[in-house]
Amino acid sequence: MSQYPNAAFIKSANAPDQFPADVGTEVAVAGRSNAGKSSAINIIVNRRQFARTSKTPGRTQLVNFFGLKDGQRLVDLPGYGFARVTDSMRQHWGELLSGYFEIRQSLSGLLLVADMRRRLTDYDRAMLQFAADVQVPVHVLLTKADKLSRGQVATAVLEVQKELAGRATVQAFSATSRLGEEQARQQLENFLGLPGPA
Ligand SMILES: Nc1nc2c(ncn2[C@@H]2O[C@H](COP(=O)(O)OP(=O)(O)O)[C@@H](O)[C@H]2O)c(=O)[nH]1
Ligand SMILES: [Mg+2]
Repeated sequence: MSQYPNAAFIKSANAPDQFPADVGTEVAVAGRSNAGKSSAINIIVNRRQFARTSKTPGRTQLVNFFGLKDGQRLVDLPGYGFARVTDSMRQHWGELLSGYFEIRQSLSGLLLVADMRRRLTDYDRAMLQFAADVQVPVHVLLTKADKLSRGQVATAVLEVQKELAGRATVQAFSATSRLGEEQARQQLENFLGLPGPA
């Protein structure tokens, strides 16, 4: 059963003035397009097709807000990194993302989803910087672990931990095998229990 039986979509926003009221706490989930962000959200919330998975990378360029419990939200941030994107789309994306991090007082943590076969990308480094700028803690889900051997998974985790050098925590995850499900949910709960930045 879902730990969040009352979880529900709130709204999609294309600009900060469309964000819902900045009260309570929220955890943002970021990830390069096609990294496996929607799949990870569905596993953590334990609801099939809660956040829609897409075969068409780059379709979801909006900030999607979901209510988990009273005063607690999960925010699906727009992905990035697909080939066919115009300069104006890229600029809009950057402004929407940086605006989100700057404005949101209720933001208490970031879950960063990355395909472990690619390690971290420049997208991920940009997200880490946005979070660091507003002193929001980050937990990295290295996903698609089912695509690699156990040894390769351990190597990927170590390499990313080394790059991060303590700036974020890291775990292996798979939406397919559900590896790391409990740890990811625990981290979400930890973040939701923290106050937003002062
Ligand atoms: N093998 C495997 N495939 C995954 C995993 N997570 C996501 N995918 C697949 O990767 C593609 C992109 O996933 P999606 O969750 O929509 O990525 P998003 O763009 O980051 O939201 C889809 O075809 C998913 O089925 C995983 O843990 N293992
Ligand atoms: Mg998605």
